[in-house]
Amino acid sequence: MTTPWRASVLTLFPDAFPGPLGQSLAGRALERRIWSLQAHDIRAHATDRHRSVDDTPFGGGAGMVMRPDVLDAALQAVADGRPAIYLTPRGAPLTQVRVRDLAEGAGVVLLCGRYEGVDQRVIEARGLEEINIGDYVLSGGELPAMVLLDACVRLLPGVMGAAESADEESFSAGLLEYPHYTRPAEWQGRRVPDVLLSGHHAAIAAWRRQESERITRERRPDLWAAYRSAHAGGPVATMPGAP
Ligand code: 9D3
Repeated sequence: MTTPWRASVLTLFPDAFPGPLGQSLAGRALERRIWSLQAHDIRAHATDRHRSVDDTPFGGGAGMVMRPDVLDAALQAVADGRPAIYLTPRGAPLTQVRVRDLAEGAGVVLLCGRYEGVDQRVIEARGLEEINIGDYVLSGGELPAMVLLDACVRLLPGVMGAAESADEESFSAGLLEYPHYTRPAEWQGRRVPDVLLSGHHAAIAAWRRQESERITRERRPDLWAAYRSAHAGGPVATMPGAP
C-alpha cells in the first residue's frame, strides 16, 4: 500500500476532529487508510505553568493574540515539507484549483486560529499560506479546516466511484448544475419536463446544458462571465451580438 495522504491539524479543540469527517465518504476513506488525520492540541506546547497560548496585543485593542513561541513549537512538531496553511478570515479564498493541487500532494498541515488571530511573525517565519472559506464570520478555524479537508479527500484516488467522479468535470467546466428529477413523473401537480421522459439522449443533454447556463447566468454572474470568456465564440445565451 502507498503512503496515505496526511492531514495534521493544530487546534485548541482537538476533540472537534474528526467530527463530520468521520462519516460518509471521508469517513470511509479514513477507515480504508486512504488518508490519515491527526489533531494536535496546541496547548500541549505551552510552557508556562498556566499553559497559556495567547497574550494581549501590542498596540492595544480588543481580544487576544496567539503566541508565536507556542505556535512555532506546535508547527515544528509536525512539519515535514507539507504545505502549512493557516485558516483565517483574511486569507485568500479557497478555490477548487487550490484544492486539486493540495489533493495531489502529500497532505497538509492546518493551523486553526481562535481569538483575534496569530502573531504575524510566526506566519512569516513558517511561510504559512493563509486561506479563508468565504465572506462570513465564524468563531474559529476548525470548521474551515474540515471544509478544506472534505474538499481534498473526495478527490483522492479511490475515494469516489467512477460515476461520481464524472461530475467533477461539470464544476470544472464552470457551470452550475441543471435541475434533477426522480419518480413520480407527476408530484403535487408538478410534472417532470417532458424531454427527460423522451429517451432522446441528445435532446436531454441539450436541455441540461441550457438549464445549467440559465441558472449560472441568473445566480452567478461572476461564473457566467468567466465561462463565457473561456468559451469565446461558443454558446450565446442572450441575443446574438448582445453585450
Ligand atoms: C475583528 C476582526 N475579525 C475578523 C473578521 C476577527 C476574527 C473573527 C473571526 C478573527 C477570527 C475569526 C474566526 N474565523 C476564522 O478563524 C476563520 C474563518 C471565518 O471566520 N470565515 C471564513 N473563513 C475562515 S477561515 C478561518
